[in-house]
Amino acid sequence: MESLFGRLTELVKDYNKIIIASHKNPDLDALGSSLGLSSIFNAMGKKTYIFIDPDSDENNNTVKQALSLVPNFNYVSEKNYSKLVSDKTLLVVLDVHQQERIVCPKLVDEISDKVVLDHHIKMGNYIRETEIFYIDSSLSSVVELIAFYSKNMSIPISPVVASIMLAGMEIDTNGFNVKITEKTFEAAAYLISLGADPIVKQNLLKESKDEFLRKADYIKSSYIYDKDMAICLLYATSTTPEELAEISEELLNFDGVKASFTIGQLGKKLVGISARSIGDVDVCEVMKRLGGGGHTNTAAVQVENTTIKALEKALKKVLGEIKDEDNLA
Ligand SMILES: [Mn+2]
Repeated sequence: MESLFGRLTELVKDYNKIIIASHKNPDLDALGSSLGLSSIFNAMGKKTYIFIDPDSDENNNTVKQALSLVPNFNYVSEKNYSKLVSDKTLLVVLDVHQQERIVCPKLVDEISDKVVLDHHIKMGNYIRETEIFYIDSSLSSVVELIAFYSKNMSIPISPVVASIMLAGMEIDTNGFNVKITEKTFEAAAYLISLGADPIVKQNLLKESKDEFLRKADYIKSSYIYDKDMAICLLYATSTTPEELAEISEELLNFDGVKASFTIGQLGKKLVGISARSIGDVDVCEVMKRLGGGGHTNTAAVQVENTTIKALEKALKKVLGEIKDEDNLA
């Protein structure tokens, strides 16, 4: 990690503009790490822009609320970024490493010099020809990495950005329950030392009563499969990968549930599963067999031209196969 920081610091010296971009449907890890890195680069005297449209209706309420706390950063979007693109511009991609998942995929074609920093399991179609490509899937979040960069450089981050970063870390670890290491807490402690405010963080993580009730309805309709797995089918017209993940995470909180799977319609003919596990069940293996991937305890798949019912059936078949193999082993 320390050698990455040295290389990154050396690299940015060659550029006069930096654009930071993250994934579509940004969350607080995407936004928090972007704000943190932008703060560090600004302190180094680099003109830094975060690619996000603060007025977009697509931002979820949490992201909208977080953005309202930090109006003084340079934000760019589809409308006005092109004037920033030159051969002296560096693109830094955070919390994602596949071109099609970036907020604006054509940035990757238009800006030749790129850095990718991510903590997801590396997928086949990753961004090629980068100056730095760094993925560490043992990190809880990209916020964790950026917190250590700030610490390593002795460049402090403002309390409000530290609060947003801490909230991002909390979301990515499902309340400091999954993907945590000693390092995660060290990074969290560092953010608190910078003035991260638990009240600001808690307010960001609050949800509306309507959202809560919607989720509760789904959870009510979930069922237990094979003693310790929870399956939830979302028969709403459309949902998002984030919502599926949220419900799976919620289901893990129930007594006796070792793994959870939430299935829902993501597009006209696209169905997705979000899988979570407390550790005993390798949900990455389950999702891999359906064509997806992820980590041991957080994984997902998206399947075209199928239905919720058909994917539910396929999931149970894979769970059965894995169980049989385990019994033979
Ligand atoms: Mn993340």
